[in-house]
Amino acid sequence: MSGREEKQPLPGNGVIAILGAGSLGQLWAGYLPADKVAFLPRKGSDAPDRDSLSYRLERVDGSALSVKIPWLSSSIDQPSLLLVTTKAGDTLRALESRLPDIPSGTPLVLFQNGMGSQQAVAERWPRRPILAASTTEGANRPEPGQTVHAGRGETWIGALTDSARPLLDAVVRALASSGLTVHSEASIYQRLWNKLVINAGINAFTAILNCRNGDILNHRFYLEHIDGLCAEIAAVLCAEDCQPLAPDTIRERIETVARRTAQNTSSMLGDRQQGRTTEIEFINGYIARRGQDHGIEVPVNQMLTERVKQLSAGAKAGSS
Ligand code: KPL
Repeated sequence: MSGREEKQPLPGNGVIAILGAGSLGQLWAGYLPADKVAFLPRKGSDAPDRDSLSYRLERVDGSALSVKIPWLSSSIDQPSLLLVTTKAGDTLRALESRLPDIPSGTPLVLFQNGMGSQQAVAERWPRRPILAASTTEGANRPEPGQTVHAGRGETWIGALTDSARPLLDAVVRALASSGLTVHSEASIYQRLWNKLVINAGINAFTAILNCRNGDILNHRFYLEHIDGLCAEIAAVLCAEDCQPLAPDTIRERIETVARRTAQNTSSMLGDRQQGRTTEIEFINGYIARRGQDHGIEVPVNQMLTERVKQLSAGAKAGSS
């Protein structure tokens, strides 16, 4: 496609629909213009029995607001944009059941952590306009009905399929109407890899050690494995079509973020604590699979993946 291809406006009725009413979905819904946003219910068991979802959103500056977001009924016209904020492991299944109701021209923005689920969606629907987001906005839900915007970040959006490219600017403008910081990104896979590297060095350690991000840094288990992990990631990056990084640079990046977010409970530890399936298969599990495809040994990524899966399986067995 030439760089001079015409930019297109968003289709539809101006409504931004959100599939996935977890903390990230609720964060975006709370910041987007109230009359232009709605949640799209998942089909099946968790379909809502009310016509709206209400919660309290605590902003980074300490102010709080009451948010009430309607659930979109399938009879409503075409939304202009669909934000997909489901967990990585649920995304393909959630879209399989919902996309038949969504017109083929509606752009989808995928907000999943890690990597692998974005490619799976783009490969499954190559003709739809599909984009991916990489965000450093921090949000959590300490209890039902309360969503906390824990840290202000930035969001980068890039096209995954050809038909999404002319829509990129319009998608960025629509999301920037939230007041959150949004940029367009020409190399979205590189951006996703940069974040994956950080998550690969923090999330599994916090889940295994049951500690906050900053506390991993002096832990023996972390110190025993971090250099091996960084060497594996560096080797996989070299084999992938992305910017190579030295193992020391990778460790420095991981530790800078671990120090900056020292008091955070990582998303993976949060999942573990709440008994949810973790995204390990899309973080260290994804790096392990890419390594194996390239014939690179990845024992530390495999060990971290297995350990987190065992913890989750143990917790499920214990609670049944
Ligand atoms: O993105 C994160 C996560 O928890 O998933 C980090 C960077 C580790 C911050 O908590």
